[in-house]
Parts: sequence; C-alpha cells; structure tokens
Amino acid sequence: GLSDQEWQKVLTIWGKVESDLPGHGHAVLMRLFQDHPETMDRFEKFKDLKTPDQMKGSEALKKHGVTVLTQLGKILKQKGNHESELKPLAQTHATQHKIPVKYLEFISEVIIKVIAEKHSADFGADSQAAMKKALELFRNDMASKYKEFGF
Ligand code: 89R
Repeated sequence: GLSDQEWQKVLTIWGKVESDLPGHGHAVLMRLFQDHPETMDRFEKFKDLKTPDQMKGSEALKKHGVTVLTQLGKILKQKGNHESELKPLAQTHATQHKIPVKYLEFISEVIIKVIAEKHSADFGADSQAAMKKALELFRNDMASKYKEFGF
C-alpha cells in the first residue's frame, strides 16, 4: 500500500487536476486515442472522431473525460479502501466494455504525462512516484475484480 505521506501527495496533485476537470479529461482521452488508437475502437459513441481537430472540438469527448476523472478521483480519495467504488466499475469495464488491463496501463501512463505537462512545478519526482503507485494499486485491484467476473 501507500503511506499516508504518499496518499497526501496523490490527493494534493489531484486537487490541481480538479481545478479543470474538463480540460484534463479531454487531454487525457485525446492523448490516449492518439498514442493508442486501438483503445478508441471500444467506443461506439466516438467512432466519427477521426482527426485530432475533431477530437479537440468534441463536447462528447470532453464530457466523457469528466466522467472518467470524476470516478477516478472518487476512487483515489478512498486511499485504497475502494472496494465499493471499484466493483461496479470493474464489472462494466470487464463484462460490457471489455477493457483489457493493458488499456488501464495505457491510461495510467497518459494521466501521469498530462499532469506532468500541465503542472510540472507541482509534480516532482516523489509526487509522480506516489501517483504511479496509486494507479498501480487501482489497476491491480481492477485486475483481481476482472478475474472474479471471469474476464
Ligand atoms: C472505455 C478506463 C477506460 C478505458 C469505456 C474505457 C462509454 C470510468 C477504456 C459509453 C467505455 C467504452 C465506456 C462506455 C466507459 O459504464 O461504468 O457511454 N469506459 C464508461 O458508451 C476508465 C477508467 C475509469 C473509467 C468510466 C465511467 C464510465 C465509463 C465512470 C461510465 C459508467 C460505466 C480508468 C482511469 C478504453 C478506452 C475511472 C481505458 F482504456 F482507458 F482503460 N474506460 N474508465 N468509464 Fe471507462
């Protein structure tokens, strides 16, 4: 698990993310789709977004970014005691959306990159390491739930 100090670093930087959830969420999804185009195939509702400009102008993409980061924030704020938040998310992502753990790794990397770009001064090596650990914990627990759902 993470120490209290590490959780504090995670939640401090998350506070910066929350200062502009739509901006961060939009940036994360655009980056995910650009770096890993195969992740886009999971979304029926984004199939018409073909160019970076279309992604940039998409209110739907921005809205979904808020959905994703809001839920991730709720999970991070549980500081590892996230069973009740994680379970329904793992269920939909395993059984409905069929999102492999590998994709969760991709988005974790992208989240760290986007925060590093937008908040370089407040996201030093120790904060980055703490966020990395928190996202690893999230992924590990998602992966065990996935197994329970037979995915
Ligand atoms: C795909 C990661 C993640 C990843 C989808 C992916 C959208 C929160 C991918 C729709 C798809 C497809 C949908 C359906 C979806 O359904 O539980 O409306 N996700 C929905 O047609 C993550 C992460 C979080 C997260 C949510 C929430 C919803 C949702 C909330 C709505 C409710 C529901 C991890 C950061 C594939 C590109 C917190 C990824 F690859 F990045 F791992 N979702 N999603 N997602 Fe998804």
